[in-house]
Amino acid sequence: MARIVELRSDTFTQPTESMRKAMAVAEVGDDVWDEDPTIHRLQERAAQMVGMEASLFVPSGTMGNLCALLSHAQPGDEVIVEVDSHIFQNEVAGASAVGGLQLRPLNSENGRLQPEQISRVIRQPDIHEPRSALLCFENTHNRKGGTCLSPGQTEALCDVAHQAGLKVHLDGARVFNAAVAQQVDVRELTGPVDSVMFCLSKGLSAPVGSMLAGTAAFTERARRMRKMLGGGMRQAGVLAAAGLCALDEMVDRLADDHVNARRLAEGLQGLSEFDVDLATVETNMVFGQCRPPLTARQFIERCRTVGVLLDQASPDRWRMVTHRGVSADDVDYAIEAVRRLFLEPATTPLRATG
Ligand code: TLP
Repeated sequence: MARIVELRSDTFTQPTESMRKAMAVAEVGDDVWDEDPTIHRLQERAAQMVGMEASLFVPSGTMGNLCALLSHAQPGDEVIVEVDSHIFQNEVAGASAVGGLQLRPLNSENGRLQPEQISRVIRQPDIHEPRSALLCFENTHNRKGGTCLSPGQTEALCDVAHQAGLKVHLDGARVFNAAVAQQVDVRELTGPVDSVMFCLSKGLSAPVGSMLAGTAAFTERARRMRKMLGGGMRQAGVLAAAGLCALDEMVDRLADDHVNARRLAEGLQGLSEFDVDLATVETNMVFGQCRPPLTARQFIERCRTVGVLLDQASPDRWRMVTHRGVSADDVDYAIEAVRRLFLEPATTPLRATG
């Protein structure tokens, strides 16, 4: 079979051998009744890792974010978000459609909102205006390139929000990538926020699931919201077992994905048909911009003919994501194959394969 390099997303990761074994022997119970021992273990472990009182296992990151928004804010409230955030762009307007919340999108450079921007848009009590209830930010920031917020930047944003009485939710779908890339304990990135959602099913390789963590009272509200949204699961300990492996075994290796992403970005730069956003490559994502007349759709189709699969970010922007299923050798193959499509040799010598 022809070689495939799967760069569409880290959601394509397959469960590891150790996950499959753990799933087969997992002790389970009815989790809507809060009686699944493996889910209890996962929730305790996840909460402890991010330095929160409690956590909740949810079927997806999208549901985790929505449960958080519904637990922090009331219909008619306003939620401040970054304009390219997943919550604003990719969650089917669930916050508005289901929660009756108004989203207030703010622009940012590389996904990093500034504290002054937040203070400027926080509303004073006024009978005409919605209440500013919640600030959300994303770390790593997906559509802005997989960029990281530092502990200091996180703290500064939370200070502004908290001083004005807002809660803060972190969409930390890839917060372990952010921690590994900056070589900090993840608690430095989650400590100042009121709630954090992170995904087990992306670079950490679990087949399904995300965690939503916060105070015990917040988590209880979120549990009701999860039930309302249809996310109460029964013997889901089989999934939690894989999640435990993800947390215990898969965090440190994310550093390999970051090395591979940089190698990929550097290997692809310098072609005349597209630019690679080298400056934003901080974790496991590489974005590029096609030069007209080449469109992202055409670029993706051409790459597919040589087995290199990637995703579209806009009509002229594309995204490649490295993960456990992409080796350094796959990266070298992808670089060579894409360069050959555009008939230009690599400018830097590539690592010998084998
Ligand atoms: N991101 C997916 C797509 O939906 C775009 C991907 O392939 O990157 N927050 C962030 C920052 C995300 O990137 C994602 C998924 C989610 C939330 C939602 O997680 P799921 O897919 O589990 O609902």
